[in-house]
Amino acid sequence: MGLFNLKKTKIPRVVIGINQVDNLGPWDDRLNLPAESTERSIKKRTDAIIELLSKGSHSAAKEQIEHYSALRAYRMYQMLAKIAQNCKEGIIIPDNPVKLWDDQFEMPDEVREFYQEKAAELDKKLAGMGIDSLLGKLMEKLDSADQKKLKEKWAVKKDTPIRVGILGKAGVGKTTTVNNLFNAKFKTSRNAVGTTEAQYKDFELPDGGIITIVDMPGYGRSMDEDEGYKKIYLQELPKCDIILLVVQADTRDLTDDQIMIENLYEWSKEGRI
Ligand SMILES: Nc1nc2c(ncn2[C@@H]2O[C@H](COP(=O)(O)OP(=O)(O)O)[C@@H](O)[C@H]2O)c(=O)[nH]1
Ligand SMILES: [Mg+2]
Repeated sequence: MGLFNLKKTKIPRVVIGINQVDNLGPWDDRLNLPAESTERSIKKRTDAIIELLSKGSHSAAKEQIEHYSALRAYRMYQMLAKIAQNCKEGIIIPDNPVKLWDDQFEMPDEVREFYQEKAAELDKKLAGMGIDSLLGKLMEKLDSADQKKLKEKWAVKKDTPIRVGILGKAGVGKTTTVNNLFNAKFKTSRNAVGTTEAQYKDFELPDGGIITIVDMPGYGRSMDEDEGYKKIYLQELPKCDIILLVVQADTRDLTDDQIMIENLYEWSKEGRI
């Protein structure tokens, strides 16, 4: 032990997404990839952001930060994998197709076919990480009484929608992220009980399942407002299976996001979320 031996621990259940990397330079619409110069800018900028958000002892760990573009559906698979790695109980990757491009941007047929094949491969990979596969492996090791118990418990859990808490400043792309990450269609919306600012939004997944997104009020407009929102965050975040914090790649000021991450770190240490 000693000062030089301190290993950075993750903030449990938290994934930080650096969105809008497509704004860092020219984009190849046909291939849905950054131009070479943009690729370099993305690397430089995301490295700097990761450094900033993971420095100091009350911050995030590098392994829980990932970059992507929600609008372009670029690197959604990497984001899903991060979520799978950071979920609290088991792995809750929904059984739905991985999205590798967004149809609003034209793409030649042969490129689309290539991506379709790639998506099918990734679907298989993710299915192997899914809870059903893991449960199957676990079942093999249990006797029949325990198998029955586990099956009953799991049936209840499976019918409970996955709850994703989403945090970030206004306009960073929270809604776009949810749509393209989970390939999800907005269904209904209702306010969280006892709050006026957190909204539950149910999205329907391609396989018919439901995912509940808890859209938190966006921080960073004023200190008074943020103080008031803390109560809402502390009320809603403990009930979420995963907390997704979205930041914007092409912004200079990440102070509010740093403060939010520091809060998340402290709240998790205190067992409050
Ligand atoms: N260029 C770019 N724009 C994006 C991206 N994600 C979202 N946007 C745009 O940013 C605006 C705000 O997005 P929205 O999802 O409503 O943000 P929210 O307020 O955080 O929910 C919309 O015009 C989106 O189309 C992205 O990855 N790249
Ligand atoms: Mg929104």
